[in-house]
Amino acid sequence: MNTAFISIGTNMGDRQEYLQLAVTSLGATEGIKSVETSSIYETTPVGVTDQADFLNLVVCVGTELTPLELLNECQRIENELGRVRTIRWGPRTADLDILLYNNESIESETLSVPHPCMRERAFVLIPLTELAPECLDPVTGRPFREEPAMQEGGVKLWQPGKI
Ligand code: X6L
Ligand code: MG
Ligand code: MG
Repeated sequence: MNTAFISIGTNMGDRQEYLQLAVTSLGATEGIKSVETSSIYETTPVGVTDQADFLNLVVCVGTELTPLELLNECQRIENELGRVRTIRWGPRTADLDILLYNNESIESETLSVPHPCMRERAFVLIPLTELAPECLDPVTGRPFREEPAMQEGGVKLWQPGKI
């Protein structure tokens, strides 16, 4: 079995409902055998800052899917939840990003793992290290909990515990 971590973010409509639907859809996907979630965090937007606050969490999945199959399923779920790509880095109903896949480093046309920006984003690092405090960066060997971006702020616990 493979272990993957996926970041989910939303800042449109009923944000909690979109997170719940995304997690439920992952769990119902053929080839995904287990889903474990972090707490939900409310986070200040980065990239495009003039938009609504996000809810973010990280999920750990046990899966028989390959990285590219998992990417396809994430994109299917984004589409099923009504994601429309207009403004780059703009508002979205659901964004599912593969962060890690086992301890692998993957560079293909469509997928980079570890996610190339995850080390700089507190909205990823904080829920990830809640779920997996000992998790090491497969490229640098450093624990994610020691990344400087962990201290950045803009991330507050919104709903403690698993969903
Ligand atoms: C300079 C230029 C500095 C670009 C930062 C950062 C761009 C993050 C995109 C950046 C830059 C992103 C979420 C978000 C987005 C989310 C919160 C992105 C992609 N997604 N903010 N912004 N949560 N809080 O899920 O992450 S757009
Ligand atoms: Mg994203
Ligand atoms: Mg994305």
